[in-house]
Amino acid sequence: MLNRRGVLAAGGIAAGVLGVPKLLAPAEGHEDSTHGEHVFVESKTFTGTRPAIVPWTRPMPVPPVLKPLVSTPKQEIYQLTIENTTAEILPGLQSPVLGFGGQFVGPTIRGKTGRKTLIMLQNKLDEPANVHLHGGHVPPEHDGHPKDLVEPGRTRLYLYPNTQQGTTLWYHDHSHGTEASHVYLGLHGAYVVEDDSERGLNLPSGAYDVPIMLRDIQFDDSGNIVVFDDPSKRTVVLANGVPQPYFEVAARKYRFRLINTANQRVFKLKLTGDKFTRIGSDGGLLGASVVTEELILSSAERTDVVIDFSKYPIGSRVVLTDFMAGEILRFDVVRRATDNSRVPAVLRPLPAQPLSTVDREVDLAFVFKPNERPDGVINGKVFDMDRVDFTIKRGATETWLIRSSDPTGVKHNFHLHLVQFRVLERNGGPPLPSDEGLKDTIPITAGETVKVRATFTGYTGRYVYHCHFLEHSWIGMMAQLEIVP
Ligand SMILES: [Cu+2]
Repeated sequence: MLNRRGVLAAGGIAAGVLGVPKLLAPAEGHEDSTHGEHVFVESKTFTGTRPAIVPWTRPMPVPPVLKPLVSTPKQEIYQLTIENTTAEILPGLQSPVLGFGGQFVGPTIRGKTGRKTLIMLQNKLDEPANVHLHGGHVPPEHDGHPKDLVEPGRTRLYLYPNTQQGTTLWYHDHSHGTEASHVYLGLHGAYVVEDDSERGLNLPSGAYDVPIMLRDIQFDDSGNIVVFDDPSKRTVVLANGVPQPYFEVAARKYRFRLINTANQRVFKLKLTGDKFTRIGSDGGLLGASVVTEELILSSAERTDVVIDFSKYPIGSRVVLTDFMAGEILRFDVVRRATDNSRVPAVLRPLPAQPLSTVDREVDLAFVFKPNERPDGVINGKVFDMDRVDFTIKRGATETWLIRSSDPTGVKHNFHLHLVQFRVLERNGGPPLPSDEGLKDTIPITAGETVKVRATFTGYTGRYVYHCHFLEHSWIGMMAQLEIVP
């Protein structure tokens, strides 16, 4: 079973003397010529032949919504565990995984703008873990800082004020040094901020508002989960924990909240014979809906889309595809349903941005050393949780030039805690369509520069920013800011 020793054993990383270890290159088709070391979870459970995945034979689960212990108009209190559990990912095999609430993927938490969410998180593992609300505007002591760990057997209270507008967030482990293995093995779940002020838009809701968490995973020939090897071998793509599932839909509009929970992967998604209507980004609704054929979704990014199945006869099938993985999810139109929802062209104005008073540069890269594991660095420095890299005045608006000067050509994936930013420029030109709206995570290709602007409202204290390819942040590609009065 997975224990501390197992996780640590799996934490070996191959040092590429001549180039990038494969573990560090995201699963996106870009590969170098060096070889990664094959590292497996310590004890293999399965010795037979890996069961074949037969597409479209299992339904896509909709993660259950976590029920509060206490619910008042001002706050809701939840209990949540982190525990060792099993999940049937490959047919007929119960794979050892980690799960919030013992589930793979974790239960969906539905917060509400203006009402607090309190979570009593109990760590039932035999090693430290924690939780970070990705994209959440939360006090520093509740942000799941890598140093703030929940020791084995202990319970810790997390407070999420939900002072931000409605959006799709997710929660995941952020423990120092074990985040990559913990998230890969299952510590991820959707967190939806509902917002009464958006009710008038009449977007699809209730059973027609469905989070879909997409990620990849690698199995060996016997069906054991391979924790750290080569991301290009993470060829099995899961939608809410199941490979190539079908999802039965009514012939009407649905809102899907797409969340990339993969450790390091960029999805490029399309629909067979149809288009997406994109309505939301990381931090909330877009100013206006956008009809698009392709969605680019890097690790930890979210995008909300509406798909209208009303034009299809019963029995129709619409497939979600990825440029690398191929067919990953099939929507089966199985019944008619009334539909009073709409997709307005104009959604919600993006908040105005004050003038920027500070310029900074953030450079993501690897540093190679002979015969050793490479370091991930930001502005030349490996993460040190006792060092403050940027001191920021509370309320300041700052412009950051994010760059990847990485000589290896490996893509990175910048994530800023606490606040949402806006992408102003990419390589001196306009942002990509996928950069639009309120953002907390953006992919960045080697050689690129991306200019972003953020206003640091709310709290004082220390937060991290890092590469959200978790095998990169894990080896140091993370830094710390402190917001001061
Ligand atoms: Cu990176």
